[in-house]
Amino acid sequence: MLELGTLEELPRAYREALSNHHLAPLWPLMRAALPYDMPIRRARPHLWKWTDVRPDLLRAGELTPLEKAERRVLILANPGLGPDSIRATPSIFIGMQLILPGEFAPTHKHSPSAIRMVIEGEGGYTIVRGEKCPMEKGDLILTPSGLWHEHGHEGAEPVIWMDALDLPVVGALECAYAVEGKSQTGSNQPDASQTRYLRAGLVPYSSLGQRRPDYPLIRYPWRDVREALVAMSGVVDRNSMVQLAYINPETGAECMPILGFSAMMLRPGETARPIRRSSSAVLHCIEGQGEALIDGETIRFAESDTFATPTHAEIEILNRTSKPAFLFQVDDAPMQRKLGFYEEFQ
Ligand code: 1HN
Repeated sequence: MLELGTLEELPRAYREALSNHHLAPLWPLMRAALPYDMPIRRARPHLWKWTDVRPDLLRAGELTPLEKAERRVLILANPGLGPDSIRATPSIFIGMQLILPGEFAPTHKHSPSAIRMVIEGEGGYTIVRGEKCPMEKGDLILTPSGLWHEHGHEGAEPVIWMDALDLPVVGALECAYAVEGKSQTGSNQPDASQTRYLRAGLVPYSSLGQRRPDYPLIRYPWRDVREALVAMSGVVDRNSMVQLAYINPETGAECMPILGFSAMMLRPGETARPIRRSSSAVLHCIEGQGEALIDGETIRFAESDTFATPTHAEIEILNRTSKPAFLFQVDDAPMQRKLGFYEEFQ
């Protein structure tokens, strides 16, 4: 391995000249920018416990009215990424959002893409591009880049969901911004998961000949996903994972451009060994409990807990109980694939 020159070896006057000219030598930075064999990972495996998140979020509900917040969100800040970090992993923003009965989170759209994963409460809804989506525990709802969306609450108890956004990526490109809008009239029709895209393998006939809409399916009800995982668990051998990807039913591709979404089931007594990959991820436990071993660190998770896994991490997930566990995963594999540097390591 080459022994590279340091900044201190250079004459002070030369360093000052470079600095005045807004120039910098690469060689002292070379190894930090491009280390051999493995990236330098500042993001840490980290667990956010629901028993911490929930009371802190309910307290935010007492302290800050929604008119003062626009969105009442607590950010999951990865401790490895610095005290002011707004990132759960280098690419993934995760927030926990509270909406109280009768509250309304006003219409806007933005360049980052977002999703909601519903954690608790009944009666919440999101209107996305005029489509009114009920929010039930475990439902995935997309708000892709540029689509108008607003949230409301017609129920009686607090509603909490997890937001995942590609904001760290879009922000790093200095392309993140939002636009305020007028309240949408939600359609009276049920959302497309209950009408046009009710079953896998079926799409509206007219879509065969037409230009396909970008985001035909906005809501993926947990009831259907859970049922599909349970059915699949009966035929997948014990050494393989029971995992389903959320896709665009018209294209078969990942349902959003930068972040990818999947759900997995850990059968009783199962140890899942996901392949080591270049993507980072955030996992959220919808049901059950388990243990994740991430680069040798053990994380014990229970229902509604959320944890981060760094890029290139070695991961095992164990379910030592006699009940199945269900996890929802957000990762940045779609972006890495499109940009051509996604890797899996056997
Ligand atoms: C946002 O617009 C929402 O629309 C949630 O509910 C979380 C986090 C950062 C920036 C914008 C929402 C957000 C957000």
